[in-house]
Parts: sequence; C-alpha cells; structure tokens
Amino acid sequence: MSDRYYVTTPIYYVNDSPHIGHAYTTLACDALARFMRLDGREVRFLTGTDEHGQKVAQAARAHGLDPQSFTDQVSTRFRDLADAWKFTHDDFIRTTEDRHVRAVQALWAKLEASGDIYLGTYAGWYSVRDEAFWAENEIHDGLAPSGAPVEWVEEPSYFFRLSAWAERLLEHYRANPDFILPEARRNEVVRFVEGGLHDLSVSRTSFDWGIPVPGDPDHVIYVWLDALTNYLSAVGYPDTAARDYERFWPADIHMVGKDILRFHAVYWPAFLMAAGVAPPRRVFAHGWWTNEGQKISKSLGNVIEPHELVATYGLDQVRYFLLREVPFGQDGDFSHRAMVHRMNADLANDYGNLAQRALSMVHKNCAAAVPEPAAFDAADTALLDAAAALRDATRAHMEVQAFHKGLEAIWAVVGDANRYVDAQAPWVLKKSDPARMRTVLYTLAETVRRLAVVTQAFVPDASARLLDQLAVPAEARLLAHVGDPAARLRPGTPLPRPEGVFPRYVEDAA
Ligand code: ME8
Repeated sequence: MSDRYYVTTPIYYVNDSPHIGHAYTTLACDALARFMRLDGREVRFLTGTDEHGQKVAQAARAHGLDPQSFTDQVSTRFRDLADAWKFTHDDFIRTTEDRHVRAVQALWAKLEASGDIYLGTYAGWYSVRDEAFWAENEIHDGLAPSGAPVEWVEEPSYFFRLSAWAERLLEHYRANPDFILPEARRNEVVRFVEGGLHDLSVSRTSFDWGIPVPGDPDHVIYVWLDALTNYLSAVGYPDTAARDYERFWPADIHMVGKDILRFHAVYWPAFLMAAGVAPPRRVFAHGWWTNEGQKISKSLGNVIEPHELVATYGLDQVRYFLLREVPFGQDGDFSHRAMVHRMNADLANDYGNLAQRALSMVHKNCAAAVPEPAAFDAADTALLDAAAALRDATRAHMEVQAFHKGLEAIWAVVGDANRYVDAQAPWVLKKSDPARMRTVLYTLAETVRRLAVVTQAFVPDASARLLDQLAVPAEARLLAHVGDPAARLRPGTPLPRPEGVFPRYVEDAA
C-alpha cells in the first residue's frame, strides 16, 4: 500500500449556488481523505471551481456582471459550503488562477508537439448546459442524452485526434480492470469506446471567456480540456520535478457524478497519454440524488440546500445518512422520513445509546475512571476482537469506495456490543459480582474506543467527542491504534462526565 493518497472532486461550475449533489461528491472525498489520514497516509484532497466557458459567461451576463467579478462571488459560495460542512480539503483551485492557466497552456503545447492537435472547422451540436459536443446519433427529439437543449455550431476549431486513441484506451481499461468503477459504468464506457471515437473539438471561437490557445488568441481552449487539467495544475504541472507532482501524481482517484464520466474516463486519459503523462489510477462515478422521488431541479423548486440540511438534522447525521443510505455508486432518494429514521435508529439509539450507557455506568460505578478489568471471558474477547477487526474490514471497503459496507461492518459491531450489554447486565453484576461488572464495563468502554476511532472518517465531530470522553490522547486516534495493545484504555484514567453525542430528531407537535 502506498503511503500517499491523492483524491479529487470535480471542480464545480460557478453558474449556480451549491446544492446537495455538490456537497455529496465532496463529502465522499472528505470521508476518503479522513480515512486515509487515519490510516497513516499523506493525503492531498483537492476541490475547487470551474470558472470558464460559455455557461459561466452566460450566467455572468444574466447577473449583469463581468465574468471575473461574477466568478469571484459565486466561487466564495462553494468555499463557504466547504467550511460549513467542515471538509478537510488541502487545496481549493479556481481555473482563473495563474497556476492553472500556465498548466493548461503547457498541456496544450505538449499535445500540439505530439501531433495530436490540428486546425479544422466544427459543424455540429453543442449543449451549453453540458458544455459538450454531441454526435448526431446521440440527439433525440432535439435534446442531448442529458436532456439538455442543443444548438447547431459552426466555427473554426482545433481538434484533438481522439479517434487515434480508442485502441489504447481499450487496452488501458483491460490492463486496469478497476480504473473505472462501478463495474456497470465501466462496461458503458467500454461499449462507447468500442463504438469508435470522433476527433474532439478542443477550442472555441464564438466567445472569449477562457484560456487563449497559445499562439492563436482568436481561440479559447475548450472548457473541459481546461477544467480537467486542474487535477494536474494543483500538483505543480508542468513542473514535473516538483515534490508535489512526484509524490501525488498520478491521482489515486477522481470522484465524479455519473453525468461526467465520459469526460474523465475517455477524454482525460487520452489527453494525458498523448501528452506523455500517466492517467489517474481510478475514476469512480457515483449516482444521483432525487428529492422525495423527484428529480432535483431549480424549476421544480425542490433544490436541497446544503446549509439548511445541516441546520435541520446536524452535520454528522447528514454525513452518515448520505454515506449509509445508498450503496455508493447507485442513485439515491432523499426523504425526510428516511433521514430521521437513520439518525434516530442507527445514531441515537444504536451507537449513541451504547456509548452513553457504557460511559454513564463507568462514571457512576467506577469512580469516574477507567475500571480495572479481571480476566476476560470468551464473550469479552469476542467483542473486543470483532471491534479490532474493523481496521482491516473498513480498509478493504474504503479501498473500493464502498462506504455503505464500511458503515454496515461498523454497525454490526455496534449491534454486537448492544447485545453484549443486555446479556451481561452489568447493573445486576453491580450487586452480585462487582469485579465482573468492572471487566464488563472495561470491555464496553474499550469497544467504544475502537468504534470511535474508526467512525472518525464518517461522523467526525461525534467521534472526537466520544474519544474526548474516553480521555484518548489526540496522538492515539489512528487506525493503527484500534487493536494495538499499547493503545488500550488505561485502568485508573480519570474520565470526564459523559454526554450524549447523537441527539434524537423530534418531529414538531404542530
Ligand atoms: O460538471 N446528485 O460541474 P457541475 C449527485 N464543472 N451528485 C450531483 C447532483 C445530484 N443530483 N447534481 C450534481 C461540472 N452533482 C464540471 C466538472 S471536473 C474537471 C468539471 C455533482 O457544477 C456530481 O458530482 O455541473 C456531478 O458530477 C457534479 O456535481 C457536477 O457539477
């Protein structure tokens, strides 16, 4: 296993305010980044905003602003979202920054030098909403496959020789079977490439909000070639000798929604191979969220506002719901009922009560300090071992972005622990066998410690509070400490008064 990890979100268009979909993608990356840091890896987690192109230029005009002031304003909203959701990105890139412009022009120069770019004329369909060229056979009833309207475009344009790369792309997919996940999406991409690729228009001349083509400023570079390059700009490209580039490229994963898989799994690796740059190790395309069964759209007025969501249910609760409710990769539906069910059943009742019961009993019956255990019996050992095994189990699930399975494995141990409390009935042992009660309470507190270390990637605030309540030092909260005998709770350690960390959601009486 490598000791570094580079994870990226898509860079979001600044034509609009952030909504739950943007928060979801960044959340998935945040959970991965936190997990890999827990696992002792050096992480680079990148997010940012996509600020060029016709769609953003049109939005700026509609707001009566020049594109630069408009993008300055809207980009801030994406930063604010990242702050409000406490995302742990290491870098936030904007495509209007100098470091990015430099990287895009350098990549262009490479493609030109390798003979992969030529000048011609584009005549075909374009969708501004998708910022995508669509082939004739992809247009149905005047609409792109995404449902976006298209317009006929005819203009001088540079082309990238994508058609020449189909066979090498297929070879790359074959040699790297998990380059594209999930598998069903991979198969779609393979079929698309097997169908043959057209050369791709990579410059526009009918507007100027973009990065000029080096040596031909009548053209601006196609916004997707511009945007995709952000993943390289942020690690210092074209300075390939820079420490960041050497350490972090190729990226371990580009996380994207299924709507933009083609750009990431076909165009991007082709650009990179043509420029002599290694493709990323993985592109994961996750599914889409609907709201109470309906497609989320501004015109339907059912956009889920990320700040409101967190204000209503709590940040850890929303994180848990989004990562647990849907098998990652599939589409999901947000509903108030499902959200409340998850937060009350899994968090408040199962995990929250377990911790609260265990810690309150320790506080009351063991003089507010970690109790001294006697010999462990088979039930104690089974529970402690199950919790220790979570290190490897969650690691395996996170390697393939199966957040739901990681959480399922953790909650299986939460369930074991709750059954253990009921079976051991420490409140009875208090009178009949206080030494055994102390062993049971130790086992429980130690199990909560192990659980709380692992849950940090998913419900970070509550996990940190649980670890504080167990007086676990900040430097002993890594995955390596889960089953480490030296990291076990030390008998006699004083513990603060426990407090619940997962409040229940109570419906308004009205
Ligand atoms: O496509 N459910 O930016 P964008 C889940 N700038 N995820 C959703 C979603 C939903 N309902 N709606 C949006 C772009 N997303 C380009 C990317 S990258 C080099 C350039 C998420 O602002 C999902 O990740 O349209 C989707 O891929 C992304 O937002 C699109 O964001």
